[in-house]
Amino acid sequence: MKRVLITGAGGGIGRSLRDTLRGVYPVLRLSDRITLPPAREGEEVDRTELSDMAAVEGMVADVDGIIHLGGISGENEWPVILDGNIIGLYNVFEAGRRAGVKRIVFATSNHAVGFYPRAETIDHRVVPRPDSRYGVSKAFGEALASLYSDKHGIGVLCTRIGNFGTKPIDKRRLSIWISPRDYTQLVRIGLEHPDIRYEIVYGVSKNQRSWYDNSNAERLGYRPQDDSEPYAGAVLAAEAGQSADPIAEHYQGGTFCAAEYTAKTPRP
Ligand code: 15L
Repeated sequence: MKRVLITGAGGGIGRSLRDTLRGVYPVLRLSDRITLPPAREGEEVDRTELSDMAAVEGMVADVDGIIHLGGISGENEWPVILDGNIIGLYNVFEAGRRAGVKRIVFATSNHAVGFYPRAETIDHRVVPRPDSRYGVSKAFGEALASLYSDKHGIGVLCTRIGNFGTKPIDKRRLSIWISPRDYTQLVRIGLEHPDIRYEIVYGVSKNQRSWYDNSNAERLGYRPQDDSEPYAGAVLAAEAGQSADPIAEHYQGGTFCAAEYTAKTPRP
């Protein structure tokens, strides 16, 4: 990997990877729809709207690998999701194919499978159970990635990210948290592992309370360093006595599941 592009480089994960991947590859190209801080040595800065194919073609020119974080990072109205996460995502993969990009690390989400109950441990083989329009867009992204891998030979690592941050922020996140250094490790596996064609892994640290069997990531060499458990006492104490929505509590996707919920009987 000589030139690696990060889309959505202005977001929380993008800003973190900009630092942790600095110097790892000869050139990091950083792109977002918003203005980014100026390029430092070994960096290129770009401003692109992902729904604009001509602009996306310019963004991916001469790139070997892409870390695709761009798009909408939470639930929203359908036209917004459509623009950022369906049309925008298609543009990145299609422009990448035309430009001869070898690898794509795709930031998919736990919300592609958010309607699995918390009582169940799920692995990378489960069928999608999206919990929102946002989750549907991530399942779409995983499917499009599979197509571009099978049909065009692009190596893709789909990282179903739980919740990225320096520490877990609530009880649900104790089960899905990923630290910056663990996500950096996973991204590097996605770009550098020689055998990746199409893989789904969970973007989570080695949390004792995990809802995931992440053996596919381990098979690829992922050795997470962090665990949410040391934060559990403080997180649980802060939430003590708070009433929780039963739908949000039952399913892994939490409030994404409970929002706009109208089913009379919960599906197990
Ligand atoms: C996500 O996919 C979102 O991008 C992030 O903002 C959080 O909501 C996270 O999931 C989560 O489930 O905590």
